[in-house]
Amino acid sequence: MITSLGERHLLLRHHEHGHGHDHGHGDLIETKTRGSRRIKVVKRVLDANDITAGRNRELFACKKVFVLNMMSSPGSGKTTTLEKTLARLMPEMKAAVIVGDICTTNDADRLASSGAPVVQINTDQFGGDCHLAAHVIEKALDGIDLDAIDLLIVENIGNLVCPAEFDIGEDKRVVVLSVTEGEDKPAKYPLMFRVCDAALINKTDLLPYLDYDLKAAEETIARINPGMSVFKISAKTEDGFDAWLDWLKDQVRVKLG
Ligand SMILES: Nc1nc2c(ncn2[C@@H]2O[C@H](COP(=O)(O)OP(=O)(O)OP(=O)(O)O)[C@@H](O)[C@H]2O)c(=O)[nH]1
Ligand SMILES: [Mg+2]
Ligand SMILES: [Zn+2]
Repeated sequence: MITSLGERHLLLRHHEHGHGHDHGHGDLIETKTRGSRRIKVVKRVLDANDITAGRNRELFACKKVFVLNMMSSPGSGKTTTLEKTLARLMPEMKAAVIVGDICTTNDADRLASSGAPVVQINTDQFGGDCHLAAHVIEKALDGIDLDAIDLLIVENIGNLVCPAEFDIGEDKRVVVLSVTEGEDKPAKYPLMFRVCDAALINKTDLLPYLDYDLKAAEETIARINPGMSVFKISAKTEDGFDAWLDWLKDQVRVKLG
């Protein structure tokens, strides 16, 4: 049972975008005639996801809520990082969480102990989508009083690929990368690192037991996204949390104005 401010907890299930996996954004090919030549023009059409994401973003602006989309491969430490983050930010900062998983309410159960309102989304019944799309977030917002919070964190489904393609109306994006995954992950999954504003290199407490090349990971991230803020943390020991929390608080402050 998940306890939450306002007793709000819901399970959302949706069925769009199953495992045919059409992640395209509706590219349209138009043919134009220039004299005797026919030219094919590929136009990116603003698809339904972008429209819904825009509507979410307007709502968040109107309600003055800063929204963070947290993404990573499975098990990098999103929930653990959030548990520790919420424990240190609340109750001064009023926060809520939307957490996405294919199955189970495990993460919601863990996060609810923070006292923050938690909405769990499960995508298992209808194809098990491996990302959160904007319309799912829009539905989940029915379970959150946006007037009562300053910060909304979305823990996306564990997946280093397609969540990066789906705008949900967030203000900033953060990717968690744990040292047990290998330093080559930013190079292998560059889109995720390109679209995110910050990276958390997590589980640094395990570095003494690994051959992880931290410098190589940081250099690759800097090459893919030179503007990215990078924080080395351990969600277990909370090492490095001060700098990460300062970054997060600054983002909220800027949004609240
Ligand atoms: N040693 C160590 N273990 C960690 C750290 N952070 C998380 N873990 C462990 O890693 C495992 C996965 O952590 P979670 O926080 O559940 O990861 P997640 O990214 O939320 O996983 P999914 O939601 O399933 O994608 C758990 O056993 C955690 O206890 C850390 O900083 N150091
Ligand atoms: Mg989790
Ligand atoms: Zn997907």
